[in-house]
Amino acid sequence: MPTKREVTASASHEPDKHASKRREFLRTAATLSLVGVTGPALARQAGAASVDGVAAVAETGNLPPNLPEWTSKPGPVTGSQPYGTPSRHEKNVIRHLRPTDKQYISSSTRSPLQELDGIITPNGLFYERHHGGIPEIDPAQHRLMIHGLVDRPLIFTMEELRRFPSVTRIYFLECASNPGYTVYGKTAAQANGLVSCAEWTGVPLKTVLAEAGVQASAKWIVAEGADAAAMTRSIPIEKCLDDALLVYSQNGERLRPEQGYPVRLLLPGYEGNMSIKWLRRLHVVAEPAYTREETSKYTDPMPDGKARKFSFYMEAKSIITSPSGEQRIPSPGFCEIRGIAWSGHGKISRVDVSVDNGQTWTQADLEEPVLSRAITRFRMPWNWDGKPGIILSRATDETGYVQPGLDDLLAVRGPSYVYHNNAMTPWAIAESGEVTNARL
Ligand SMILES: Nc1nc2c(c(=O)[nH]1)N[C@H]1C(S)=C(S)[C@@H](COP(=O)(O)O)O[C@H]1N2
Ligand SMILES: [Mo]
Repeated sequence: MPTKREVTASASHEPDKHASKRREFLRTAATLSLVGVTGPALARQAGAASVDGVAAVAETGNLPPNLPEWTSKPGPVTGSQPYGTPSRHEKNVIRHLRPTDKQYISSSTRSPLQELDGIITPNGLFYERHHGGIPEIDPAQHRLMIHGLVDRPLIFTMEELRRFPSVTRIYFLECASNPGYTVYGKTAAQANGLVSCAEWTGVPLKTVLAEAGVQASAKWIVAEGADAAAMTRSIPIEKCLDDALLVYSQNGERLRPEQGYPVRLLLPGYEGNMSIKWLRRLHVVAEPAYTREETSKYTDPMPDGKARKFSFYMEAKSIITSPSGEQRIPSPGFCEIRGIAWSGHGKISRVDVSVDNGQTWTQADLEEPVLSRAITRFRMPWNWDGKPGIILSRATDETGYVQPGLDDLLAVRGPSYVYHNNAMTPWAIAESGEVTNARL
């Protein structure tokens, strides 16, 4: 009896005129390899393959021992899609627009965390947050100016900016209102999808600042966007001279318009709001500007009536993405728990997972690479006993900070809190295997 490998090797040397004979041979081999696969199991596979309401019956014909139809004729010619898009079978893997968000010019969309693998968010699925719509910027007419407490005020074209030596770094970006404190979010995307992670390319801000010559009295830089919101935030000079980037590319290609084309600020680990998109102006100053977005918005009112002034760094957080809301564990038995963790303060040092609503915890495996201020993947093998329960994950970062539960967070911050909710996300598992947000 030939092994599968031998079949493949001999078939590849056969001339085309023997194709039908070869098919027959493969059919026999395929039938043999199916020993042990039961009828119902096959039927289930056929059903699972059904997409777009295309009859499962037709697709059954594509299953072993038959040759699938896509093998019997060539597909569209190479180059028929100059800019590639995902398979039509993945058309539901899209950014989520909350029904409550609607398509206002000030709105957001969420990254489908539960559908993604690895640590890089594809550009088309990176979360969005715009306060004044997405400007249509002609890069030839865009300028970045630096002025204020500098020796040489400068205005750069995009071409000039790209002449500086560049760096490429992987960092997450998270909105300060991810997820907010409203009880909403059936899926991981809906609950916590205002976070994404990308490989960013650009010029270190400190390089450009050295060109302008920052004066000793400079303590802050006020960054302003070219969008209709003219989003403006004050950034401490220490951060500007540390790892701040003027980014023009994301995941190898130029920024998408919604991510700040042609140039944005990227402040690793800081709340997303401060990474000004469509960046047009950097005003070097001695005092923060106290703009709307750093006073009435993005500040945290505390129970004593005072508000925390600036938050800057996003604290450690994690979320289980599989199994997660609106997914279903097919049957009791092996079920790997997978998820993502990140911290604005550096590397994730550990993630613990509980399958009994926080009574006991098991340390999960962290998947390489574990990068500073980037999304880190964790996984934990688990045997689901088929009983209802609640699963959750808890991140610890390299500073020793441990992700809190929502009750602990609210006990400190009080009920009028809006931003910087890094609480754990509990998923409830029903006896049927259905997973739902335990807080809903
Ligand atoms: N110019 C400008 N920059 C901006 C914003 C904006 O509306 N305008 N939104 C901010 C907010 S609140 C966040 S969370 C991030 C979102 O970046 P993204 O849309 O690339 O995910 O951009 C920030 N930078
Ligand atoms: Mo944000």
